[in-house]
Amino acid sequence: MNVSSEVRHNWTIAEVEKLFALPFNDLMFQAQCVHREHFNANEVQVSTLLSIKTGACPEDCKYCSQSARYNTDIEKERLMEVEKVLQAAEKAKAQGSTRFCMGAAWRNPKERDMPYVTQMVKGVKALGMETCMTLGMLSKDQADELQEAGLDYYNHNLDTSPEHYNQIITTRSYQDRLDTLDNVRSAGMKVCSGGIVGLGEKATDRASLLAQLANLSPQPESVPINMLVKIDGTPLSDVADLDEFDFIRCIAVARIMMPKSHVRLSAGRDQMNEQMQAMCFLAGANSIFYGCKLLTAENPETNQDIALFKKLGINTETVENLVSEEERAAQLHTKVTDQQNADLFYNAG
Ligand code: SAM
Ligand code: DTB
Ligand code: SF4
Repeated sequence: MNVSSEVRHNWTIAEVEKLFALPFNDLMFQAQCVHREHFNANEVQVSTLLSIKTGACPEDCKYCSQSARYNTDIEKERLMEVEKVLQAAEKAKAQGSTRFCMGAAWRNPKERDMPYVTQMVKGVKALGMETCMTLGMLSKDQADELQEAGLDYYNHNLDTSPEHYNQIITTRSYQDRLDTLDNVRSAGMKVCSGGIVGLGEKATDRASLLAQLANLSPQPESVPINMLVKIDGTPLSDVADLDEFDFIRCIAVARIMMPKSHVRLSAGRDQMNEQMQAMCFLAGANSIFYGCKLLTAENPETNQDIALFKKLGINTETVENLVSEEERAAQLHTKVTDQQNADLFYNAG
């Protein structure tokens, strides 16, 4: 099976399953070829996450530590003060992060929250970082307001396939998620949307999730692939582990289907060894969350990531080298390793 790296929006589940069924080495080779057509294969974008409002969420997402319905071991916190958020962003910038992603345990932001979150966006932008938020569902007006404040990306995941969805969340529909993505896109922001695997879904659900994401037009600029972090007290705390090769296959298939998107090796890295993460980069992952905490769960320490990047000869994208698709394509064949960038990053930890 020869894959093409054109951007397609008409994937069928059967076609995606054929990609998953390729011999592992063939799949990895195809993914690496597609990756190198569109990206510098030794460059990874790094974002830092901050939970700006933690816990007590009314939704029932069965994987989540922050749902008020489950008895989990997290400290609930009200919406953080703007100044504290900006201090955390400054720290993330000093550590080499180019994007600051602020997450809130909300079903959706309330009108009274909007002045605070828009101030956060403005403040982080003023530091010269890219901004991302994940606040739950957004109305058209809220999406417009965030865009006007300067928000670059909005993260809202489809989470799983439409077929498996009702097993995981009952308090909002798949269509609600698609509507939010539509509002984000119409407002002119970049879309960050992906999902979680290892929820006890079937292989066909993983194919179906990736078909949903790739068939969005335009495709999301950023596609987080999260490995379930099992949280004590949630209904999914003791679901069977997903085979690691199946996870790597998801990254490779996502890379092939969404050739121009950043595919993010997202939650679950703390449970992965260096070799596993290296395989994910080889499969085409080119973005990570950087910093020792995700929202509530652990992430590798920054010095561990720095050491891994050094071993693999990976550089991080700087804001200056975040360029348009066209510029990136033109640069690909001429670009030399950005040693200054590497030094900055390696020395920052
Ligand atoms: N409350 C907002 C929402 O759900 O839209 C934003 C924050 S929510 C925590 C963002 C995403 O994180 C979820 O959609 C899910 O994909 C991911 N996530 C949450 N808990 C996770 C876990 N235990 N393991 C892996 N991914 C998780
Ligand atoms: C995404 O896809 N993964 C991030 C981010 N978007 C907001 C969140 C991961 C959360 C992992 C579990 C936790 O920290 O509670
Ligand atoms: Fe709430 Fe988001 Fe967690 Fe769902 S994933 S329970 S909406 S914080």
